[in-house]
Amino acid sequence: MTNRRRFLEKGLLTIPFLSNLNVFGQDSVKKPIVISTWDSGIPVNEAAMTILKEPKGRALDAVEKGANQIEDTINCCVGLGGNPDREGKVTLDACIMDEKMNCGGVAFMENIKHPISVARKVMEDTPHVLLVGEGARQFAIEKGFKAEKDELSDDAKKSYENWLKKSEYKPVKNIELQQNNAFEKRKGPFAPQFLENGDFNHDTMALLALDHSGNISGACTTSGMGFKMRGRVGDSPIIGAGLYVDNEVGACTGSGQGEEVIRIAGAAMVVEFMRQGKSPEMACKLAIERLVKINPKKARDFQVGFIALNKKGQYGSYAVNPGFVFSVTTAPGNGRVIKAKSYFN
Ligand code: SD4
Repeated sequence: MTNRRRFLEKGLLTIPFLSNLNVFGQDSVKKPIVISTWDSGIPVNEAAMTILKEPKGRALDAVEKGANQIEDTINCCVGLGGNPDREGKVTLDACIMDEKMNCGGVAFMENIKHPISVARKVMEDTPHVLLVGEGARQFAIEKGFKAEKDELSDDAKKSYENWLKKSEYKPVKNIELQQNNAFEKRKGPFAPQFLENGDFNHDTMALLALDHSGNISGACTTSGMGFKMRGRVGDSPIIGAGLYVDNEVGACTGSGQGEEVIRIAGAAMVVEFMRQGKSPEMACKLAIERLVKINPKKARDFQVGFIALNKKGQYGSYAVNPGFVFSVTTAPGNGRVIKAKSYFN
């Protein structure tokens, strides 16, 4: 037998073996899976997994439960414990989207602990998609949510007092967090990320889940950029900007400077790139490149990170600047944190 023939026969035998092993990662659908922004996504994913691990567990319930987990965390960067606006008030934004293109959101809402669950009620119990401010709060109370006291968490108070010294609106991008080695300085494995001077680093928890039935849903919840103007709303409650789900293709969400994300309809753009056949990471990268192209100089000074998940359970992420991380969980207890690649190094 010639060497060439032997090589060909060996090659033919090897190909099915390789594809069974799913070496190219394209063949089988990996589900269930949940991915979320930041390393604080690990306990969030774990909460979502309590639903996803059940054969009939629904992705929509999973993302709501995950978001509730962090909204419940006192002194965290998300929810009522989060950072206030310039007037010292915490205002919350959130949205949710299911596998049937149903969606709901709340923005500029005060005193309600679980904005993601109010967003779900907007989706399920009203003809609308987005309720804001006092209207959102009233709706929440009508639906049985409790109005919480108007007070800052200890960390937020510290952060606000520190901010008042200069009163400058200067969002801190998370690359500075790494420079301060704050990852190492955090109190516990899942403690929120604070800069040395007491400032919060990020404010948003966004997650995407694919359930056993192959359905995708997403949720995004935030107290928004710290020290924003009163009434300011970012990308996080805006369907198509902060979150988008198309069950035929996949889903995207993210974290970072909301104004920049709204400008390019970020999450919807990433999903459209996946529809064109791009991998989740490549789709995120192309959207980030679009965002940087608008103003390359300015882009060095802000952070945006997208995460995306497709119907096959493949996931990916890309950010403008280094420092963005995301969490991936496919079974209870196996969550891991992955560093996103970035446009600038
Ligand atoms: C906003 N996208 O309000 C949010 C903020 C954020 O980590 O993601 N911070 O613009």
